Amino acid sequence: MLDQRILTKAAALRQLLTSPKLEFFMEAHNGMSARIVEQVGFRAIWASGLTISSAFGVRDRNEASWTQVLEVVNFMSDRTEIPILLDGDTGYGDFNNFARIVRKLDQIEVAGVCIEDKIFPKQNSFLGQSQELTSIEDFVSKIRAGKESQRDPNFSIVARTETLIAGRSMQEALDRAAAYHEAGADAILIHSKKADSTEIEEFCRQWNNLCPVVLVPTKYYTTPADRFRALNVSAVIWANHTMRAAITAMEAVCRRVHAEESLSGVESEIASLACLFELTGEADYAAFAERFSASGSLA
Ligand code: SPV
Ligand code: MG
Repeated sequence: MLDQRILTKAAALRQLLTSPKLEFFMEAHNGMSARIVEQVGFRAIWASGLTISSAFGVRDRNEASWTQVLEVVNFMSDRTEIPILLDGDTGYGDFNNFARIVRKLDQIEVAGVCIEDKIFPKQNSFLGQSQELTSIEDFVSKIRAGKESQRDPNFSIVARTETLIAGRSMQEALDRAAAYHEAGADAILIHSKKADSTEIEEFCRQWNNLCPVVLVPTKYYTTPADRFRALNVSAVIWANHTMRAAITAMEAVCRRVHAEESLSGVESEIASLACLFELTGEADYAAFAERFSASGSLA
C-alpha cells in the first residue's frame, strides 16, 4: 500500500510506476494548478511542456529555456507533496545537457523526468505531418548519461518514443522501446495521435510488460480506463486539461466583464477570494505567525 507521507517523492513515483495498479497523472503548469491537482486527490502530477510553455504564452518549441521551466517546476515541487513527473521534452540538448537537468531536478525533489526521441528544438506531437526522430544510439546515450547523473536511486527516467507519431512502423517502436529499456529507462511512454487506441493496444500486447508503460490518451480520449487496465498499463497522463479548462474559464469571464462593464455577473461563478487564500496556504501562515510573530499580531 502506497504511503506517500513516508516515501520520498522519487520513491513514491517509482512505486506508482511499478505497482500493478493503473495510476492517473494530472497535468499542472504552475504552483496553483499543482495544488489543485493534489487537493482533488491525484497521486502524481504531469508537469507538461506544452502547458508550461502556453502559460508563458509561448509555443511548445523549446521557446521557454530549461531554466525557466525549472523555476516553474521548482514552485510546483515546493508547494505540493505528491510526486511530479516533468516533461523534459528532448532533454534540452545532448547527453550532457540532459545530465545537468537530471542533477538539478533531483536537487529540487522533482521525482522523475520524461524525455522523447525527437530533435531539439522539438515541436508538439500534434503539430505538422512529420516528426524527425533522433538516432537510437544518441537517445540511448542520453538515457545512460541521465541515469548516471541522478543522486537519488529512485529518480525515474521515462523514455518516450515518438515512432508512431512520426508514422513509422510498430516494429521500430518496439525496437526503440527495447533499446531504451535496456539503457536503463524506468518506464516507456508510447505516444499516439490516432483517435482510437488500436495501435497503442497492439504495442502493449507485443511489449508484453517488459517494463512499465505510460500512455497519453489526449486523442484517443474515448477509450475507457478499464481497457488500459486490461493491457496492464502502468500510468495514464491527462496531459493538458487544467490549462484548457483555465483557457475556457478565463475567456468566458473576460468576455462577460468586458461586455457588461461590471463584475456583478461573474462574482458568483468564479472561485471566491477565500478559496484562493485557502489554496495559497493562508491558514498555515496564520498558525505559523501565531507561534513566531514577535508582536503576536497578525495584522
Ligand atoms: C505535453 O503535455 O507537453 C506532452 C504531451 O508532451 S503532448 O502534448 O501530447 O505531446
Ligand atoms: Mg510535451
